[in-house]
Amino acid sequence: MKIAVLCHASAGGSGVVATELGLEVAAAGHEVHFVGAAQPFRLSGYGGMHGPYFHQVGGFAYALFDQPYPELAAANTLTEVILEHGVELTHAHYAIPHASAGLHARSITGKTRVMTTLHGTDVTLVGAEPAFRHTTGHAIERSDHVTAVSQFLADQTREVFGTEREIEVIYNFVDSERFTRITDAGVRARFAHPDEALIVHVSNFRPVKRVQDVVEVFARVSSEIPARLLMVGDGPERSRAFDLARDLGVIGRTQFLGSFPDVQTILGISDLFLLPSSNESFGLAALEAMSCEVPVVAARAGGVPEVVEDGVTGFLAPVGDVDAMAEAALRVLRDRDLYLQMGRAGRQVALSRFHPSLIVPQYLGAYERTARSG
Ligand code: GMT
Repeated sequence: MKIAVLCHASAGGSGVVATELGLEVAAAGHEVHFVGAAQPFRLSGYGGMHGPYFHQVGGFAYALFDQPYPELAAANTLTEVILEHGVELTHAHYAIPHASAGLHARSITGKTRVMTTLHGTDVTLVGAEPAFRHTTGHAIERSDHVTAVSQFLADQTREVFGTEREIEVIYNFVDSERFTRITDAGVRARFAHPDEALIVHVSNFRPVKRVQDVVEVFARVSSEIPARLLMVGDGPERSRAFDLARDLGVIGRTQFLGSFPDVQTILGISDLFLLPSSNESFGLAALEAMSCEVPVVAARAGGVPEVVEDGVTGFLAPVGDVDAMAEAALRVLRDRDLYLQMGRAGRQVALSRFHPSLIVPQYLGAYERTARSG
């Protein structure tokens, strides 16, 4: 099959899933063409004679236009790719702008089917905004097939957009060979003393991630036991989190690593992952932590309970309840048996429910059905 993939290139979960899926699909012998404003960050180093290929979306700035038109530009490049390479299926990650661009290219070319994967932000945050409500709803309704990364997101989409359409749930996956425990004490020693608990948070520091809660929880934990916090990623709330760490007197034990590409190494040496988001359709970073045998303390938000099992692979607390999260974190970090048991359970869940060998065939099946549905 010849497949075009539209996704965001930046270091967000949807771009990660789109890229890793595209690589798996290419490895299975299909021809994969990524189309985007920039090369997805986990795609670098891949690609050769047999792909996957990357096609950069063109841009055009003109004084009359007060905004760029990413959807039109993406539709244009996609149209070229469809016509030149005979693409049968477009996989759009995000309803807007990508599914919209896919539908546009479909109507220009009269070719290709459009399968859309919803990741969350497109539905729960941006897409539900009045400014995009109709275009997002239309993209979902008119796609040839729609998938969502959790049951929560599928239900939420039907509710927000009042649609009855079928939305297949295909969970995200994690490469359990790359995301695995690192036992080399030398690697860990670069970030923490042997007697310190190493707590980690990974996100794009948007308001929905509640990164200040991470700092609040850490301040409570580190007032009880020796601990260190690694903040991985970057975004609009970074400086507020930094200021709070300084105000709470934990800045000396907190390291802001910025957009650190080697996430698997950090997770592989960590003891606890914090995810206090107010909304999270899935929580890919939590799954990556679980694959590395790291217990997760998270807010009970969105699709997180479909990934993190309360009391088994970590603990869940109400959104904003930093006292409960700190208590849960201390419970895990003070009890070595519980810590090891939860870590092993997390790894087991990653292997038995979210391994690429289970999830990629679901996507391939959906591709085949969607391509044939024309
Ligand atoms: O969480 C983000 O801000 C990034 C965002 C994205 O679109 O890349 O993540 C969304 O998609 C991920 C992959 O499916 C999910 O694991 C995240 O839970 C989801 N984020 C939200 O729902 C806020």
